[in-house]
Amino acid sequence: MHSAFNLLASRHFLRRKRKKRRKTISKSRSDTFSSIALRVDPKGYEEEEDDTEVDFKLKASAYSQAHPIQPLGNLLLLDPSANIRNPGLGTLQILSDELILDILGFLSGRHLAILSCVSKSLYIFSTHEPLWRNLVLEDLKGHFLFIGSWRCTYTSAIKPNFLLPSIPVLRITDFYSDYLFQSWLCANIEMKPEWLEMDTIERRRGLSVEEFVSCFEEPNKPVLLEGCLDCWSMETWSRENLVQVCGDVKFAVGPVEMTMEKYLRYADNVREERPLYLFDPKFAEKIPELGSGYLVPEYFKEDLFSVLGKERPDYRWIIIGPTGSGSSFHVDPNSTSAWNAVIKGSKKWVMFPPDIVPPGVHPSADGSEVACPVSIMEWFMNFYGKTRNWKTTPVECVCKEGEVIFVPNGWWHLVFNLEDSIAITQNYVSRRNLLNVLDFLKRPNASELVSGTKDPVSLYDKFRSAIEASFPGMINELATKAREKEAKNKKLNFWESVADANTGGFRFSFVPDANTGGLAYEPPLLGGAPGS
Ligand SMILES: O=C(O)CCC(=O)C(=O)O
Ligand SMILES: [Fe+2]
Repeated sequence: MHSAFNLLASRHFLRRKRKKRRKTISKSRSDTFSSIALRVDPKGYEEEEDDTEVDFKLKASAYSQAHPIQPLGNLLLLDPSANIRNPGLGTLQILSDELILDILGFLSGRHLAILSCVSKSLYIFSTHEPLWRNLVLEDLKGHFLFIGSWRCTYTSAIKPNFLLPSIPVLRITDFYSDYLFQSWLCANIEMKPEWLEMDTIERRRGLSVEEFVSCFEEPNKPVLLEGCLDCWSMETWSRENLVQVCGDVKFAVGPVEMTMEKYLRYADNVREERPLYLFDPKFAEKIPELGSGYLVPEYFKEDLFSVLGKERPDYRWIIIGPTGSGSSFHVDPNSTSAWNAVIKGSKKWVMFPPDIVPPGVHPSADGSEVACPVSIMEWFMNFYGKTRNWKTTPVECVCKEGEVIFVPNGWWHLVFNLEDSIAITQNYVSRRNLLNVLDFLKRPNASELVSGTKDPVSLYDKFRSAIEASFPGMINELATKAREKEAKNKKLNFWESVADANTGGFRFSFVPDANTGGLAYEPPLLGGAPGS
């Protein structure tokens, strides 16, 4: 271990300094890693005119892992020929790391193993863990016993008598690649304390249902509710009980299905950038004891989708994942609101109101797809800081064991498990968001937008008629109230736009007009988002 990165790693952290002249937007993951290395020299840290210092601390467990790959920036002060990548690739060296891995993704385990004997460079590429993870998930589905690495797991399943050494036999120290370095780094760094400290959510204990409705549900604002799980039977959710009651029943885990026992064994031993998450919408039907092992908090009792009986879209999930697992930015399905109760562990939440698309997230124009190309950890490294001086900053918190978070409809959210976690989440429609949900289901591209049901296109008609049958007149009543509220808001907003809040005088706002280059009247912001 002789490189700058390793020097830093041996001090248990990576130090990163921000220079004023550096560009502030990094779009690709390699920006982060090159920049880490740019700031270090082989003797230690670069002491420059930098203004801010950012430390990335590695997890203690990272040191038990022999890691041969260094970020490209560590090569900057060395002779480029020190990188063994190219000589060992022969004519393939002109291809990018991503492309080489894409091509290797077409190979079988046997061929990858053969390729790994060709050169040190090909050994690094063909032992890349995500390649073996894909092989396991494609070939073995959920029938595997995870034994610390995906390559060992695959090999031991295919050739039980052939034991791969758990520590790499080749000592390679001079392979430089940002792309390959990144997944190791993201799996092995700790969340920074300042990411966790930011706590901007409103917390309430003993809130009445009326207060919840008027202060949070009606204005569509998140809240963290304490003390809601006091009457849940926690024994149901102990590891021993889960393994026992779930037996051979399989649960949805990413693209495969696994028994609880096998999944928990995987979760105990894994450390990767995007751990598999157990996320099952049919858990209560599969194991009725789990269905009766939780109580819907009183705030969320109204559940209008229940009028659809068995035809209702998926609405509740058991969520189990190891430290480092989580959900990347998304908006919940079908314009529903949700609650998420942490039974075990803790979760970091970052939430943006519906009109603010989080940085690094790219929804398609029709809203049917969301691309967030980076992992959660990489989002924190590359994008989290960008929101610090935004007018609307995200609502954030750590939701701990026994706490429940209310996720209002349309809000973007990202969730990261700080510990091994178990949670129950339920999406619901109450009369506060019924019109919203109906509007959503009625959209012309419902077949792409509506989810959790076999028949997305007819859900609108079915839901609307079932509501009319169970609650005659409710839709019209809500629509009339909504129109009245809108008219009242319009009136208020007009007077607000001309009355200066500070002086009580009148105010007209003008801003530069992008089309004409002159000044234009700036309309008042309607229904300013919380935090703005
Ligand atoms: O990972 C989590 O706990 C959050 C889950 C979530 O956001 C969802 O179910 O929509
Ligand atoms: Fe969600």
